Amino acid sequence: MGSIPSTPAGSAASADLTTSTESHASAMSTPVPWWKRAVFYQIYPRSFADSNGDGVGDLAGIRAHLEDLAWLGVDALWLSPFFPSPMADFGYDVADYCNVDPLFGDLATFDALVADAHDLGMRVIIDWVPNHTSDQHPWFVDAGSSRHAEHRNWYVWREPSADGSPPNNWVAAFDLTAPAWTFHEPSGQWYLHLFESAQPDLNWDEPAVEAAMLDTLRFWLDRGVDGFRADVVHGIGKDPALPDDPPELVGIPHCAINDVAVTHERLRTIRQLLESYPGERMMVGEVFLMSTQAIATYYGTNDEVHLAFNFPPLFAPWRADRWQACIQETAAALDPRGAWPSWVLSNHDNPRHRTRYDRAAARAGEDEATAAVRSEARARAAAVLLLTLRGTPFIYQGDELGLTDADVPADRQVDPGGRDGCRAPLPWNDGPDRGWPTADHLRPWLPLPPDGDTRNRAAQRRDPHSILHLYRRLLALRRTTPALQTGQAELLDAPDGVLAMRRRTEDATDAAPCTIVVNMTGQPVHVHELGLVGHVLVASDDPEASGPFSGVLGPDQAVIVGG
Ligand code: TEU
Repeated sequence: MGSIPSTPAGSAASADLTTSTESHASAMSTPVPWWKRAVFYQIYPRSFADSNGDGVGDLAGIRAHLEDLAWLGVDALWLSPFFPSPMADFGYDVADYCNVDPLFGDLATFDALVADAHDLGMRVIIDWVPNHTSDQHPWFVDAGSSRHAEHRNWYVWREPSADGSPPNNWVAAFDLTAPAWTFHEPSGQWYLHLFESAQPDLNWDEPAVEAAMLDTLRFWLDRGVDGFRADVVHGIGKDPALPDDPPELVGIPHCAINDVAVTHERLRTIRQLLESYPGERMMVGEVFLMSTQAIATYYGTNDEVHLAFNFPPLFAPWRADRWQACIQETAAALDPRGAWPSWVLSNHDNPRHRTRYDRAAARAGEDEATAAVRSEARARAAAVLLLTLRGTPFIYQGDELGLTDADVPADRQVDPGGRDGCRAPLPWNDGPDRGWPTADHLRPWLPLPPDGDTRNRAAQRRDPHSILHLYRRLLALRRTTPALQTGQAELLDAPDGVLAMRRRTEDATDAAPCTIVVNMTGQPVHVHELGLVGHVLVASDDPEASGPFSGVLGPDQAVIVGG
């Protein structure tokens, strides 16, 4: 694997097929930006690897495992927040945008991590939290000191309603019975927070806020990061009238509703800043809206975010008809804009996809033995799906080990949003502590995930049949197959319960089109009608599978067929 090239990546690579209508000639002459071909890997630093035995992962721990990630074959890393923070929301409450919390290390370690990742050919993007700060951020501390403080207008303050109630009916995330407002006794006004009260929303209508936040981007761009994952980025514009949410939406947190035109203007400014730097710096926006159509608008006309997370597929069940609909809706929403899709099945905010699919099976009354077999098969088939969809995939740390959520007893729950299970520490080895040795009085900040004997990195690294090796094979195939990286995608008619998709480039000489068939049922299915005559390139259940495709899929099996 080579180091990050100084010239834009992809200039010698396959055709840029960002839209289905692009002409062959223009496609050939347009270099493909790296983030369209890349596979991202999300690192949640608290739970990735602990270098100093305090029970919390850190930057040195990440740095020590970069070669493991290069071995896996991912192209880019997204680091969740590591900035100084009181940790009311485990780092999504930032007290200083331009430093590293001592719990995680220091700036020198961060610089070394980025340099090492680049040497190994991996890009690094970091989380940027522009919607809100910590209530301990010096800006908010000053803002709360008086109605006339320099930073007062950097946050959203309102007078109480006539009856003393909050200024509007917006609901905060996490506790849907709680208003998105906290009354600040000393100054007699309410302040807005779409999340915890310890996370006051910034007022982006104040020009000084925008200027200061753009400076935080410059700080990290100057240090060489390749881009940002922008947290709740659709929140940086609010209707200044702060109107009530409509009655039919009451009970939905306002962060999942807020969708205001001025945000697009701000994103265009941010895009221009990114483009003023060399090296194709990018931004993937967390636009936590439940409609792909609405999310698509945040790409603008290729002048806002480069990528936006698309959440409806994350919440889609393991059903072929629902996945077909997600794929069609994504193409319908994004293609006309020339926007490039992204795909994510799991992250630090939601039960892991394996856990979600397992829970659905339990609800459907599947018996335990069947469920256990299906669970592993589905996790493997989901890997094939994620890494062959048209767009940029995001793997969440631990998905490559087939992890399920940890069972977190009540006395160890720490997250205000109830999201501890998916944030459990990553099991590294066979030892009793799974690579999380701590001093006697300490223990990892969360319990480890279940089935650690088999679902740990060392055990799976030794076993060519493991899901870890499946991920590695898929990543290697993707990297050498232009059809999978940048090609068109066409859904094929397939038997009920089967998702079938053909990927090919528009280059007539493309020697490697692929067809992906995913059986999302617990029964074997014949797919002879697809007429697939090529060889098996990867099968989700068998590292040795090769030779002509038989035309039969096992239960929850996914196969990539050449041709
Ligand atoms: O998430 C935004 C968000 O809307 C989700 O947290 C969602 O409300 C929640 O998962 C429902 O369970 C981002 C971060 O990813 C998350 O970790 C932070 O807590 C949040 O922003 C606030 O910064």
